[in-house]
Amino acid sequence: METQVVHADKIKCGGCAAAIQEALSKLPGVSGVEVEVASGKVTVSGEGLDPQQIRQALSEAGYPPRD
Ligand SMILES: [Cu+2]
Repeated sequence: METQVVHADKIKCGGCAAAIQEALSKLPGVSGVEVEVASGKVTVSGEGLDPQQIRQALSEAGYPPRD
């Protein structure tokens, strides 16, 4: 199991967290997505994760990564 951590602005509530979880859990290799609303921290776990793909999916969902 590996993890990728990304921070995104604009995460304001549980609805944002749910949208992010839905968008990222569709990506290949992803088995878990944790979102901390207060800090904007998104932790993706799984196997063979593609950081670029994760960042792009976040952007497309409306939450561009800030780091
Ligand atoms: Cu929200």
